[in-house]
Amino acid sequence: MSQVYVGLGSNLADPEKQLNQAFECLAAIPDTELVARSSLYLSLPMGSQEQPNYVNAVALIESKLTPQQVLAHTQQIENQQGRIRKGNRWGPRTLDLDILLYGQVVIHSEQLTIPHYGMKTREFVLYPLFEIAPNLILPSGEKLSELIKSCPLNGLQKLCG
Ligand code: A4P
Ligand code: MG
Repeated sequence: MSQVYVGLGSNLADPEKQLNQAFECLAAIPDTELVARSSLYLSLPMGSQEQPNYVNAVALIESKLTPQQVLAHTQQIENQQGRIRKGNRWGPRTLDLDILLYGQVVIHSEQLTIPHYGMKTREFVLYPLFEIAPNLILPSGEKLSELIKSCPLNGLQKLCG
């Protein structure tokens, strides 16, 4: 079983509902268990400011699947939840699932970059991740607890409930 951290984000069509539904779908992936889920966080949009605020969270799943198989499932979940790709980078979306970490594995292929290329500097990734994995060490040897010290909150707020 590999420990896989998945970043969730949404800023369209009831983002809180989208994330709660996505947690259920992650739990239903074959040969995979949902082990932990962070709180939901409200974040300011990275990219165009002409879009709604985001709701973000992080999940920990344990899976027997390969990284490529996990990606196929997360993309299927995005599509089921009405994800439309219009080609505008960092535009609004009903659901985005990013594979942040797959154990200590490092991948640089056309299809997959793991650890996720943006995770080390994004408050909406690091803070939810820290909530469920405070002692995490990245494949690079960097401690999450150190990375978070140089990452401003940028208005990130934990949502209640
Ligand atoms: N891909 C490569 N590595 C990975 C990985 N580790 N996990 C490839 C998932 N996918 C990975 O993804 C494009 C391609 O990336 C996939 O086909 C896959 O093979 P996509 O989901 O279609 O495109 P995208 O998400 O729009 O692009 P990108 O550059 O990955 O955007 P990000 O980094 O996901 O950022 N603001 C706030 N506040 N909160 C957010 O969550 N998210 C984004 C999108 C912008 N602004 C945001 C947020
Ligand atoms: Mg993405």
